[in-house]
Amino acid sequence: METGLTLLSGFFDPSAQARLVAVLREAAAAPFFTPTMPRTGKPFSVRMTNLGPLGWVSDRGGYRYQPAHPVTGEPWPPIPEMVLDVWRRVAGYSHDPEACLVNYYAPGARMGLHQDRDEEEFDAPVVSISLGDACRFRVGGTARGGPTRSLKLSSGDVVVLAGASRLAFHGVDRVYPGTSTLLAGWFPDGGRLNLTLRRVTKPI
Ligand code: MD3
Ligand code: FE
Repeated sequence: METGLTLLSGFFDPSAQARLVAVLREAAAAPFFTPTMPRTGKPFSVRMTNLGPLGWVSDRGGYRYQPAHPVTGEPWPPIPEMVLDVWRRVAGYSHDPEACLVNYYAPGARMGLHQDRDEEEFDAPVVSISLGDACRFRVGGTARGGPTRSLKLSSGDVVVLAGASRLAFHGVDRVYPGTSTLLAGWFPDGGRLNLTLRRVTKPI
C-alpha cells in the first residue's frame, strides 16, 4: 500500500512552527472561502485559501486551478520563501510548486477519501505540511474501495507523496481538538491548518 509515502515527523520544531504560522498569517491575506461540491453545491467542512500562481477551487462548476480568488477576484499571494524551502529540500523535483492550498479544519471538520488528480503533472510529488491540532489521516491505494490505513499527523509534520502514492486515495477522518495551542492567536477555536504544495503544469 502507498509506496512512496514519506512521513517526516517533527520536520518543524515548535519555534519554526510559530515562525511559519506568522509568515502564513501575513501571506494569507487572501481570505478563507468555503468550497462547495460540484453539481450539488453542498459546502465542504474545510475552509480554503491558496498561495502561488495557481489556486485550487471547487464550486458547482467543478474542481479546477485558477489564478485568482473566487470571492475577491484578486490574484493569490505568492508562496512564502519558507514554504518553497520545504519543497526544494524534500520534493526531489527540479521545479517549484505552482499551488499551495491552505486548508483550515475547525474542530469537527473532515475531508472524505479522494485522489488529487486535477493536475497535469503527476511526476511531481505532493508535499503536505501540518500545523495546529493533530488529525487522523487515512491513506489507501490507487483503487477506490481498497484497503486503507490510518496515521496520526501532528503539528510540524511533513508528508511527501511521490511515486505510486501520488495517486493514492486519502482523506482526513477527524481532527483531535485541543491537541495544540499553535493557532490560538489566529483561530480562537484552534483546529488544524494543512498546506498542500503541488506542481500543476508540466514544466516546459
Ligand atoms: C496526495 N489535504 O487538500 S494533504 C487536499 O490534510 C488534501 O488537508 C489533506 O488531501 C489535508 O487534497 C491531506 C496530504 C496528502 C496526503 C496523502 C496524499 C496528500 C496526498 C496521497 C496522495 C496524493
Ligand atoms: Fe488530497
